[in-house]
Amino acid sequence: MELYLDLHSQPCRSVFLFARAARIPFDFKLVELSKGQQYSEEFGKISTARKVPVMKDGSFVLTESTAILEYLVQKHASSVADHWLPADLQQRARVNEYLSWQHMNLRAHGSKVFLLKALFPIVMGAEVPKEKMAAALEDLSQSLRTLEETFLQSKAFIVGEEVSLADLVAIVEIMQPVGVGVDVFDGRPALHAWSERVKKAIGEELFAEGHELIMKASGLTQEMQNNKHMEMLKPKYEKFFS
Ligand SMILES: N[C@@H](CCC(=O)N[C@@H](CS)C(=O)NCC(=O)O)C(=O)O
Repeated sequence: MELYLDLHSQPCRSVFLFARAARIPFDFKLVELSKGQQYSEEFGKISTARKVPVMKDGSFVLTESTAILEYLVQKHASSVADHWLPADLQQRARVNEYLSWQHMNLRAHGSKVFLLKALFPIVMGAEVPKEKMAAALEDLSQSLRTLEETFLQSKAFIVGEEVSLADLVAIVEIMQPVGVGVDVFDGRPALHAWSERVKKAIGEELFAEGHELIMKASGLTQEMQNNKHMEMLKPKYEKFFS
């Protein structure tokens, strides 16, 4: 099985961390987004969506991190611990409830803060306007509040006593703004305690390995500055930032 990944990307980290934590063997195929490798002819043959992560299992190609995660759980059902995606109807529904919610909420809001901090100055040639950053941080705060108050409540993990794909997908998104210096845990001790439990459940060393690149996100900003595809990417980001 091949996984096409760039660990700067949150959905790539969820797939990478899960495969490694569950000891599912794979070939790591690096697609460096900051170098525009998603636009290469070679990668275009794998995925016309030109986004990572992508999984290739024999001739079967799958995009979308949450679909890849579920595929891996089901393919390796005999060895993957049940808590990642419980067989119990209602517990599995809780995982899927979170996975459905996160795309337009924690993922969208955490990514926006990250992109404003890491890319806005390069793309727009100016500092991020204060009110734009304040609005993005407020949206992120709202998502973090929902994660705490609606999904976690007083439980150890989103589904209950054990870690699941929902916690994994949540933590990788949270680490995106952390990578550009936003202290999302400030004033949120319960969320911080949860994040420590998730790191432990994944394995602290593995977690650090998966997040090494994003914790050096300033290097990414520099690489993007030298990206020969920047002119092509500019209109896309300008639209996103406007
Ligand atoms: N919903 C997709 C998101 C995939 C995605 O947006 N990947 C980004 C990196 S986080 C990407 O490859 N972007 C490249 C581009 O847009 O050029 C998933 O969960 O896998």
